[in-house]
Amino acid sequence: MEFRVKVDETTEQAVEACRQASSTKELEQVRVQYLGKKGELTGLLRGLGQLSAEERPLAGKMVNDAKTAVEDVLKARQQELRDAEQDQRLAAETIDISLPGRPRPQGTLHPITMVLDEIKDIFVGMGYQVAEGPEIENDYYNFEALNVPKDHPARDMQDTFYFNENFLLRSQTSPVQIRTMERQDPPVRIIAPGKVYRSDSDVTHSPMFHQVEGLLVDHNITFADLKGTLQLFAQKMFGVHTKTRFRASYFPFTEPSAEVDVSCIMCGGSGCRVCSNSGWLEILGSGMVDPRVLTKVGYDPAAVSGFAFGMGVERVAMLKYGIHDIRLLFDNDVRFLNQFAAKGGCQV
Ligand code: 2NM
Repeated sequence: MEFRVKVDETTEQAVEACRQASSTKELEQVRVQYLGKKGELTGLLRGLGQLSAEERPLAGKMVNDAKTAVEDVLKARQQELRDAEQDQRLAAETIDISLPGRPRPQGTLHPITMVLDEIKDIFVGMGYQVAEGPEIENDYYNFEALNVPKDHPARDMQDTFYFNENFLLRSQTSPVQIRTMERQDPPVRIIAPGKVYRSDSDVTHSPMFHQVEGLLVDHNITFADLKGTLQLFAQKMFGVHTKTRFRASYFPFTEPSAEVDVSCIMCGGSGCRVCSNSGWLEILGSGMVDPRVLTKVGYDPAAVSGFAFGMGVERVAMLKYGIHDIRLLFDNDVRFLNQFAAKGGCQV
């Protein structure tokens, strides 16, 4: 029968085309070609109209069986091709987890931050608390309460940054000590680290720099307590062999006052370029808190006494790291800053 041959031939071609298809995309084209709306097997169904009424049911069943057979082959081939394509994708996307990670550029602490942390750790270890306060101060806390006379050069517009008659950028962190004493009765044992501002700029002076000031007030505090405390600090900061030397000095807020030198951290005291052959480096200012300062915050100088000290963090950092120009610390050039990266940190 002419019609049966046509169906068989088309079916064979369709099955063969399924086998030949090498991708799901190609297989879809095969599906459209044979089973689509205008496909070849679908077209045979339309041809039924030309057959006689007796022939039609059998021929119809023949085409439908053929379609089902082709659909089965197509489905099986589709699964095969999908699996193969999936395997290929997974193989291509494989990550070699044994490869080393890509190193990321890692930030470091600023050398000033590192030195500040070191100083803070030493005093916290001696039982001091860390106190902070505003960088914008008024005349009372920055000068008046500290017994700085009206005609003192520090009060000059030339030295201190003023916003107006009363407000200014603090020129030292001592206002923090005053504010703490106003709030709190003795014993007081604090350090005040932070930024301070003075109108001064050259290789060793920056208009903004960092200070750590310390204050201890209690019963029976003497100059011997001051000496012992700063000697211990010097040894912890610069090494156990560090010596200290106290030279008489003057500050409006302390009496007596002393400049504190430490034996040169470069040569150990024998004399070198860093200490200008003196064997000593000036590191701290200090003294016994003036009774007038204690009275102003409401303490009784007959009952309590105290010592105070202050140091410039940049100066310590410059000596420690051999930095000759203070401005390098604030240029934020990473080539400079990277030299002080703490070693042994976590590297991704
Ligand atoms: C220094 C040197 C000497 C000092 C004094 C005070 C206060 F508030 F208690 F009076 N705070 N800090 C002081 C004393 C600071 O810096 C060179």
